[in-house]
Amino acid sequence: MNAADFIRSLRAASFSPFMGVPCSVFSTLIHHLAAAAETEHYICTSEGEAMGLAAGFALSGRLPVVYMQNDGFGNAVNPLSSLQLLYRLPALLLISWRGEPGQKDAPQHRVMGDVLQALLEQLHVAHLVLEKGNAALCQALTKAQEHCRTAATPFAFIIPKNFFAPEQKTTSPIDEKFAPRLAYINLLAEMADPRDILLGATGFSGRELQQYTDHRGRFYMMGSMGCLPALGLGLASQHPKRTVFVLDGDGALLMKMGSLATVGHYQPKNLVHVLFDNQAYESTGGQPSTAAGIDFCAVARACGYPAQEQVTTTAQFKKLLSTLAHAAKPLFVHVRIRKGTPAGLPRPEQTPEQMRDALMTFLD
Ligand SMILES: Cc1ncc(C[n+]2csc(CCOP(=O)(O)OP(=O)(O)O)c2C)c(N)n1
Repeated sequence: MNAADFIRSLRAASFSPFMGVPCSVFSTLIHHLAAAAETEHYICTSEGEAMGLAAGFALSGRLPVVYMQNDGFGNAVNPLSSLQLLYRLPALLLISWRGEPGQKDAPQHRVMGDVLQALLEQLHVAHLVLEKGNAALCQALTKAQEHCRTAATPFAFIIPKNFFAPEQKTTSPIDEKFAPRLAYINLLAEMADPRDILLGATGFSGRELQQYTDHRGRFYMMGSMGCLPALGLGLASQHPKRTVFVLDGDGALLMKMGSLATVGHYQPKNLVHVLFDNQAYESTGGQPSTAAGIDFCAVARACGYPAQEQVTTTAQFKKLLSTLAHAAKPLFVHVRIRKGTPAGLPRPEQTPEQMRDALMTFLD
């Protein structure tokens, strides 16, 4: 299905504005939303936040559209149940179907892929699996309009992988000023103590850490977007003699920025929080995040991190790592990186259970 036609059809059926958190299934859709000046479009930091935003539009008589990955549907359930369904506020939900039974996909999508339809049924959210083609879309939109008008609650389209026709990618210019993430990850894997713990987030930091380094204390948290600083805090509290490095992404940190307050409050003296900031959701297609302009070091400082460092070159990072033993902690390191990951970056061969066992054996 052509993404531009899809948007036109939704708008013609009075569904707008658009808001959500990216999923690669929606990369051409989001590209068109961002490019079309006449389309109102909001990139949100979490799917729950997008539901709140949608409620504001619905209260103003609009029929908002919220797109999300089915992984993010978990984040949306709270406002869905206690805002949209409680106050009867309509919306059109576009939920990608990662982990669809019978289709090959990354392991983190398995559970949600299996239960998505049952969950929607349990919540009494009317839904359908959207088929390709204008006729199917037209019928689906008529159903959704009717439902929003009569029941005044959200209607969900489940969107399978490859629903939108791929398009020639317009590559945004690489910001040559900054080094790529992998240069920093390699330096860290080389210079970290062999006893240290290196944690990679969902997105490319985890994948690069897992695929391109062989530090024995590495762990790739492949789903649970935004939960890595909390996971790191738990590990840091149990392993005070090891330094725990949390390798975060800007999209992931924005999703649960409250974790800065939690880490700042509990003051783990062995935690280093490294933010790889490319100002984008790179692993879902490079959509811009809302990180541009945020002074993350100032936020970390305000949340109680006693030390923060701004890094824009690998030389600065190397120097920082060589003096790390003397740095106050928890330490926040804001690393501005360029977009880009090695072509053909594979998915890990290890299962999540094998990754867990490897870390637990290392920590034993
Ligand atoms: C709750 C949730 N919403 C959305 C996604 C889809 N998703 C996976 S990775 C990613 C982008 C992460 O961005 P960032 O943290 O900046 O890392 P980068 O991709 O740039 O490496 C998104 C949106 C997800 N996995 N979970």
